[in-house]
Amino acid sequence: MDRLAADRFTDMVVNATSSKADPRTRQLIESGIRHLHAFILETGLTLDELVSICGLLVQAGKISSDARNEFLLSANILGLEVLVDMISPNGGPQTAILGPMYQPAAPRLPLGGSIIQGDADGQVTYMEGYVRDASGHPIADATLDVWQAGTDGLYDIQDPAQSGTNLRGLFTTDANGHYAFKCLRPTAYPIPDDGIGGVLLQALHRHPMRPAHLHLIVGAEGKRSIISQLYDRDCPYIDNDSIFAVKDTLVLTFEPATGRADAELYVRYDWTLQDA
Ligand code: MBD
Ligand code: FE
Repeated sequence: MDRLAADRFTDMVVNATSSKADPRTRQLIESGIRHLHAFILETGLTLDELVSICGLLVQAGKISSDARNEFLLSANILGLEVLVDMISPNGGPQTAILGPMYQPAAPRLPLGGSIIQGDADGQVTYMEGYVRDASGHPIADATLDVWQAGTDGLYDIQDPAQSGTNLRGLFTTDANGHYAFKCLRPTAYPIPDDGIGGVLLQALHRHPMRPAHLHLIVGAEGKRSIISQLYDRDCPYIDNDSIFAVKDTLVLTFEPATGRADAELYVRYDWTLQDA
């Protein structure tokens, strides 16, 4: 292979971009072209392999829907979203990745309300804490958008047996910045492996399990929102997340809820929101 000719070819493709293109779009696509061309040179990619990669993308498209984003799932399996969180100016000790299971349609619930709809066969957990600003002052009317998978290992959007917004809820802090809600003790679950996510995991001989987690987005007027996940210290997968997303600062101990009739377990966690 003529390496110089290949490099000149890459430059030619990149230079075909018009200067009228939006600068950030141009930067993203041109850098993507350079890295993909370098990937082909480094691996000596064959035509069969290129066609088969494109075929995988077709399959990912076919299995995707409003409720299922197989591309984001695959990005997670490859560590892409964790890296984006790592370098994000909005990232910090309390942030984690969004993942493909968020839906902006959680029902508004009163403080202390439960995100569990119907009978749950899990352990009801009472979670509470405070939302504060960087100087430690409580933030009233902060919102917490919460979602989690059922004990069957499925989110509502994956599971026709669950009601449309099961295990999702939107809460607002009181004047003291206090929030509280009931949820299930999260359980470890396999990420969907019937699409190209599964093909990737199998090809790499990797397991699909995510450690038990609860998702939240915490936000307030004039503050930077925190996208986060909280984890259960006792989960056997806590050090072996299929998508590499666990942070020490987000690992909690679920304790017995002494003196509460409405919950078996108790957990407390406070949030600090930076100015936007
Ligand atoms: C999940 O439930 C999840 O939280 C992430 C980040 C990726 C795949 C499935
Ligand atoms: Fe999740």
